[in-house]
Amino acid sequence: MNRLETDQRTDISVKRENAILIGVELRHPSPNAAESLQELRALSESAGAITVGMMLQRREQLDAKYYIGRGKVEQLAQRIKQEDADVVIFDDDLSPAQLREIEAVCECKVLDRSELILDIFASRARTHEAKLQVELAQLEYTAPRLRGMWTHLERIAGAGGATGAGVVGGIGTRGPGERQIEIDRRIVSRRVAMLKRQIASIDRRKIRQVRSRQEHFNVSLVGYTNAGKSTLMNALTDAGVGTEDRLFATLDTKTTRWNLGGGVYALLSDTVGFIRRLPHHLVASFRATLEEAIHADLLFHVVDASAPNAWEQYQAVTKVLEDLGCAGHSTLVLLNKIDIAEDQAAVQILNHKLPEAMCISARTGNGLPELVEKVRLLVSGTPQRATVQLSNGDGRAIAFIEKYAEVLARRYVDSIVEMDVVIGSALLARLQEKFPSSKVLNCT
Ligand SMILES: Nc1nc2c(ncn2[C@@H]2O[C@H](COP(=O)(O)OP(=O)(O)OP(=O)(O)O)[C@@H](O)[C@H]2O)c(=O)[nH]1
Ligand SMILES: [Mg+2]
Repeated sequence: MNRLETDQRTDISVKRENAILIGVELRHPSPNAAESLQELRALSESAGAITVGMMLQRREQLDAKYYIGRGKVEQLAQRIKQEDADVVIFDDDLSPAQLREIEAVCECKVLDRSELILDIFASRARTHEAKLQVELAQLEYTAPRLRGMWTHLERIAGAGGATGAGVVGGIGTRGPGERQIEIDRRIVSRRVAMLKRQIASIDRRKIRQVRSRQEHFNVSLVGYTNAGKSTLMNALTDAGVGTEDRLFATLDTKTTRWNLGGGVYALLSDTVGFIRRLPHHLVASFRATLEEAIHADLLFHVVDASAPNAWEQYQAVTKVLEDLGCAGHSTLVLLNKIDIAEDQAAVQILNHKLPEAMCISARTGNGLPELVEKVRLLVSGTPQRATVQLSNGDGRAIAFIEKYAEVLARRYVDSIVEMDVVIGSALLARLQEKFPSSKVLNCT
C-alpha cells in the first residue's frame, strides 16, 4: 500500500499546519486572482494554518489532470520540501481526480477552496443546527474526496446521530475522517438522508418561529464576512454578540429587540457572512439559518468600505442573496468602517454606484443616529389621523393602539370601542394585518 492510500486525505484539517497557497490566473493578468489569493490566505489563517508560501500561476488554460500542469506540480513538490509544508491549498475547486493526482506527486495533503471554507465552518459551528448543516455540506462535497472517513461515520451514525462537527480537540478531530476502514458508501448515503430529515424538521420549526415574529418589523444584517455586521448589531442593541477580526466569526443567527425610540421597536438579526464562491452545498444547508434574511422586512447590507475590493464583495453578496431568493427585498446598503477607509475617492465611487447607501462606522457610532431615525420612520410610517373601531374585548389590539398611537378620543358603543388616533401609516397597516377584525373608518 503506498503512502497516499494510508495517510493523505484522511481529514481536511489544516490547523497549525504549514500551508502553501496556489492561485491560478488565466490569460490576462487580473487583480481578482491576486486579491482572491490574499483572501485565501485570510481563510487559511482563519482555519489555523500558517502560510509558508504563496504561488500565483499564469496559465493559458487549465490542465485536466494536474490543474496547473505536471511541470508546475513537480516544482510545487520541491517547494513543499524546502518550506516543510504539510498542506497545499488551491484557490479553486478541484475535481477528486485532480486532487489525487496532485497529491500523488506532492506527497502531501491537497485541499481546495470549498473544502477549506467547509473546514472553517465545521470548526466554528456551535449550535446543534449549525453542526448538522455543516456536516451535511461536508458529506456532500468532501465525502467523495476523502479516504478513511467511514469508520468515523459509522461511529457517529451508531451514536444516534450526534454530529462529529465541532467536537472538542481541534479541527483535526471533527468532521469526517478519523480512522480508516473499508469504504462503505451506504453509510454515507444513510447519514445524508438522516441529516436531511433532521434539517428539514429544524427548517419547519424555524419557519414557524420566523412567522411568529411577523407582527414585528424584522431587519436582517447581511454582508461579506468581516464587514462588521456583529459589531453593528452590538452598537445598535445590547445583544453582546461575538465579533472578531477574522473570517466567519458568526455562524449562528441571533435575533434581538432593537429600540428605535418613541416606543418603536424592530427585531434585528445577525447572521452568517458570505464570501465569493461560497460552496453551493453550504448555502443549501444554511437555508434555515438564513431564514431570517429570507423573511426580513428590511435587509441591512453591510459593506466594508475600507476594503480595497469593497465593490466585488458587494456584488458577491448580492449574488448569494439572489440565490436565496432575496433579490427583490428592500435593502439598505451601509458603507461601514468609514473611520478607517483611507481611500476617500474609492468611497465616493462606491457611494456613486450605490447612491442610496449610508456611510457609517459601527465602531465609532458615526452615522448611527441617522440610521436609527431612518428605520424608525420606515417602521412607523408618516403620522396620520385615523378613526379605528375595535371590539371592546380585543385587549391585544387595544394595547397595540395604546402603545404605538397617540389616542385623541375614545368612544364606547355597545361592545365596540372607537378611537381617534394619530398613528404612523406603516403601523396602521400592521394593525390591520395583525388584527383583521379592526376597522379603520377614516384616515387623513
Ligand atoms: N475600524 C472599524 N472596525 C470595525 C468597524 N466595524 C467592525 N469593525 C471590525 O471589523 C472586524 C469584523 O467585525 P465583525 O463585526 O466581527 O464582522 P462580521 O461582519 O460580523 O463578520 P463575520 O461574523 O465573520 O461574518 C472586527 O475586528 C471589528 O472590530 C468599524 O466601523 N470601524
Ligand atoms: Mg459576525
